[in-house]
Amino acid sequence: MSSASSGADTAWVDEAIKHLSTLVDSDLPGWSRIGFSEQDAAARDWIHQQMLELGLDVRTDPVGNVIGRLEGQDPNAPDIVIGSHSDTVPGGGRFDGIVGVVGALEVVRVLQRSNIRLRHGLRVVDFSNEEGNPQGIKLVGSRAVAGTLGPEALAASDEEGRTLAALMASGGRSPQEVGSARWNRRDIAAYLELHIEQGPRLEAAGASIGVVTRICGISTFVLDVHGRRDHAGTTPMSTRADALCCAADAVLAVQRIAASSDDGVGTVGAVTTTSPLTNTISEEARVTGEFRSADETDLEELLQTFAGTLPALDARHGTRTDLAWKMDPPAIMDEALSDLVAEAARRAGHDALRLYSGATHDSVEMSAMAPSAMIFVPSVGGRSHCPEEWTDLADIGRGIDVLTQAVRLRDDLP
Ligand code: HGY
Ligand code: MN
Ligand code: MN
Repeated sequence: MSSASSGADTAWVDEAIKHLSTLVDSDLPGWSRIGFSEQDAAARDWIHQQMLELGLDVRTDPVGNVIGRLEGQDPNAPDIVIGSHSDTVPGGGRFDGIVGVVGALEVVRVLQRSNIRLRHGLRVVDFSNEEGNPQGIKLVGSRAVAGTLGPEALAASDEEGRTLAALMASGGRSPQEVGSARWNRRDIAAYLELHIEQGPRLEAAGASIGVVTRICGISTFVLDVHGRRDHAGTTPMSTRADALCCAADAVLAVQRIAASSDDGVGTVGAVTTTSPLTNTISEEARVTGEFRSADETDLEELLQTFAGTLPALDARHGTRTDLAWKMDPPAIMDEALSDLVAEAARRAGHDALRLYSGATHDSVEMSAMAPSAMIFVPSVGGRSHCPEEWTDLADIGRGIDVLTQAVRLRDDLP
């Protein structure tokens, strides 16, 4: 590895994060830039422009991934890929994903300021709609790149029957051309993602840098409860089949089952009913939620334990329940690449803490394409997916320096 590279220009990074935090939906709380919204398009256009100004070869693909490429010295070498996502959850923060996209742009700026020309090509990517959508599909852009955004995902619909394809088209994207967004895995040497931890462990350990060992698996479920519509004033409590009461018990069962597991977590996103009236007993209710665990067996057990509680709930409420779920297993980060990241951190003066990620990331899909590794920087108070989300600029700068060094160490390998 030749000449030393300068450190991150955190003033520019700060300005970039601040600019992106203005491209949000002001009708929503926090910093909301929802996938395929006009704010999302504006942010991606700005990132596209930043890449052009850095002299990258830039394209925005049919699903909204913004991909900039810096030619390497060896045209036959596969590319090193760095990046993350710039969309947010509704009511989210200013750093989730954004630190990885802005950080990747700054890596290019550091290399150029230091007159370092890599042997490998370097791809910088802002993945489209990592956070998911009302249709329940997460990691849209990286799934398209990995070739796992199939027709069933594009046909997934929300409560109003709107498909993901229709949502994408409304945001100016071309879902019918999803096939052309796929990358060839032969072209990728490695993927490195800088991201905020979104949890409390780095801060609790007093660590500046985390290296992710694995990313939790997620079982996403939909529970449909069928009861009986009756008059709220005349039907005795003992003869009701109240779908909403059964759903309420199911919500508490998710919490109880997850809380009694080792590291698993369980969350209900919403309970909806077809008759939100107080004078009519609910005949239908739908509970949407998820379990997560870094251990695949544990994840399976969480879901099966929940399914096992349903017959007793039906007996208690006189209801009938249907449970559907999709399990995405944990993604294991590449050990050799993770060791290289830890070495990059050590050279920058940090003892990297090895930890699993409770949040999912585009690295899940990229780890199926190429050896992948993640660098975490601390979240203040462990908060994320909320307006209070915060990561100190100095920590972001340290993360970018480690990402830069990791790219350079990886570039020294074939
Ligand atoms: O759901 C997640 O963990 C990620 O923040 N999209
Ligand atoms: Mn994220
Ligand atoms: Mn997120």
